[in-house]
Amino acid sequence: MSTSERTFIAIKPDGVQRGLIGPIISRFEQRGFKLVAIKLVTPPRELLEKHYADLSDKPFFPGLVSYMLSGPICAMIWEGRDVVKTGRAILGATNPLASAPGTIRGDYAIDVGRNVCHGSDSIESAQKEIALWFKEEEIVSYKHSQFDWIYEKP
Ligand code: IDP
Ligand code: MG
Repeated sequence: MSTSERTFIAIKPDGVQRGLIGPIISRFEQRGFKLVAIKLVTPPRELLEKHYADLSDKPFFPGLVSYMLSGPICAMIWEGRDVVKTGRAILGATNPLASAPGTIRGDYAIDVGRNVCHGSDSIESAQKEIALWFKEEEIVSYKHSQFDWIYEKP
């Protein structure tokens, strides 16, 4: 478990349109994670089909891709200790009706097909998703900062 673990978090079109960029970013910031990349994007269909390739056989796949194409997405990379697993806990269960209150989906959603946010489900998928959504030069490093980061060093 390294302090430089990274995860891919995205605010889906419904989350962006509902004004939830700020509240979602706040939860990750306040928990202590470090934002290392962020952009608003309207990705091509092919990127979304790759992103959700594991679900291509599911009956909801076409609807999922159209939903993800319905507006800008806020794509982010967050870094910190155990951020993949903890990020999923901050998001809540896939079906918002099963998400605990206090989680993002548990506080802001009721439909599985409009569940506001995405988070990588493993370190391996995080690496794949980060490479799919970001170029290396879009990711910042805090290492050369004049000041130490306030959290523990790796
Ligand atoms: P996750 O987003 O929690 O990782 P996945 O099983 O990877 O959940 O599914 C990806 C996305 O597909 C979900 O976040 C949700 O938007 C959508 N999805 C999953 N299951 C259903 C369903 O049964 N109906 C409609 N959309 C679904
Ligand atoms: Mg998933």
